[in-house]
Amino acid sequence: MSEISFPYLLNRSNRVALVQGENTHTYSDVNNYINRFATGLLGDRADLQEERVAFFIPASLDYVIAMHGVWRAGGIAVPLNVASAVTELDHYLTCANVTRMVANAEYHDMLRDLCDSLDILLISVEDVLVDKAGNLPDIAAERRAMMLFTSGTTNKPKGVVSTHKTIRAQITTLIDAWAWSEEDVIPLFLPVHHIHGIINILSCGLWAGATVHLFDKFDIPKISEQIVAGTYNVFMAVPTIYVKLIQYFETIDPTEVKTICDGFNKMRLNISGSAACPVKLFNQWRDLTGQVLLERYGMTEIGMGISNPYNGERRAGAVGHPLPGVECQLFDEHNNPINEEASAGEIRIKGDNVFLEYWDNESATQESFKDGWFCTGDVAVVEEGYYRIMGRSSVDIIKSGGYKLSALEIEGVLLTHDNILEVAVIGVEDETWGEAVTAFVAIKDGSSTIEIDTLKEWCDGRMSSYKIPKRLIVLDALPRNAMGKVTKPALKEML
Ligand code: MCA
Ligand code: AMP
Repeated sequence: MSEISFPYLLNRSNRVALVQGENTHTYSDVNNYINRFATGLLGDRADLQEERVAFFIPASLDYVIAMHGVWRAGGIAVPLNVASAVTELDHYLTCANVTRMVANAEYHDMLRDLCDSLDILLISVEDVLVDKAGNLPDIAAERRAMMLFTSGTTNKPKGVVSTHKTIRAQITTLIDAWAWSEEDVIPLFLPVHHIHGIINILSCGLWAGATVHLFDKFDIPKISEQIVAGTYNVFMAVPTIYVKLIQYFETIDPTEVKTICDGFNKMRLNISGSAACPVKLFNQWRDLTGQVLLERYGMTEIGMGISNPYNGERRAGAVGHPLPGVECQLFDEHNNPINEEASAGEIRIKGDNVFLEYWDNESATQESFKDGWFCTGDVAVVEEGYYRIMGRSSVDIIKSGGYKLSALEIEGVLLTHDNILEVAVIGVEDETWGEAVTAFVAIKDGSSTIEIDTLKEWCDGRMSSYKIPKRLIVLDALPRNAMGKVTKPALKEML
């Protein structure tokens, strides 16, 4: 067993680690808070021994303290989506057997009943900070460190467990591949319950000794102001963010557009990922800013797997080459490796970057690996060494604005609507969101029909807002095949 010395966030004395609004926090301050928080979490224990500590905190100093504090005390960090509906939280907390939940005081009223019902101690960072840091345990790299929830294709989201070794591999690969350094300054406005925000931006930034500017949401005018001021030299986002920036440019004065685009032009790197970047968007961004987007491919279970080169040709519509340390192989439907170019197959991955297990779900873990390869469910071809993602093997996975959504999970909620007899949810191509959640329903006999606006209102509070269908199509009956299964491709064709 190798020990991890926590280079996640070294003490770089007075270098600025985090900026949040008017406040700046040095590496030394942040480390001090983390050690005091970890000591408080431990109380009179020597090691949390993989206790699951959840946190419900947007990107902020408190978030960093909670994440690293749990790690240093030997716990498993379970960052939650602050936009979740209560029923979704119930699932995450129960599934992970969480015992303590760290949340900002403003969320306590909303969370108290749920935490009480699950026997979870609700605390805030200030409650736990002690005056002086004490002894902290040595943690082996193979120990479990983090659990992130991701939509399975077959059921509700599953807890993806990574070890410290996994996380270290995910971070260090990107530090080298994308040339991170102490000089880097990056904005973080993506949610911090997913790899993109947690690993690619926050953890790489802190490991490299760079400065991360924290935003609790994607606030275009505020972020643009800093871009014009030349604050950032690296920018990472999902394709929808680049679309939204271009849409914003259409609403403001052309001279202002030019100053913002000049700000982007001066950066050393703009990255797109989490969903396919259409070639049209790649070209628009290059024409506006002069930046050739670096597109890469990743997944919660593997971190980043494939990336266009930092130096070298970044190809539009392609995700590049496997990253160093990541083994990548395409397989056909008979589990045979595909070695000739231009034949499509499923991407399978091996390497230290791959997660350990789905929490408490041995069968799902076993099903997702074949002969030691993690099966991503994504289909790709290789052309002149460049991987190009062709789609997914499951119609039940939707990617909307970078979020992975399970159609089955949304269908499950919609089926509890009094008027709905049957339902099928699919993702339909959409310029802003990549795919837009679209629900097809048949209404029960004698019930009144439903309009999209009333359905949206009904969904509010029952699911995270980004899962709520953008379109609703009412049919007399859903098309089914001879086996009685709804034929989702037929629904797609209808549109
Ligand atoms: C917001 N809305 C959405 C989405 N986001 N609808 C569909 N899909 C979405 N992704 C809806 C809201 O419900 C609301 O609807 C309206 O849009 C405005 O909401 P607001 O929050 O103001 O929108 P926004 O701030 O413009 O958010 C768009 C966003 C956000 C910034 C693109 O969706 C986002 O942060 N996406 C990134 C997710 C991410 O990081 N994914 C990485 C996971 P209404 O008006 O009706 O209420 S993938 C990953 O980690 C792997 C490893 C990888 O490869 O990176
Ligand atoms: P998640 O489970 O939220 O981590 O989402 C991972 C999924 O996002 C992958 O399995 C892909 O389907 C998709 N994805 C990530 N990056 C890209 C990309 N550059 N192009 C196409 N799909 C992507």
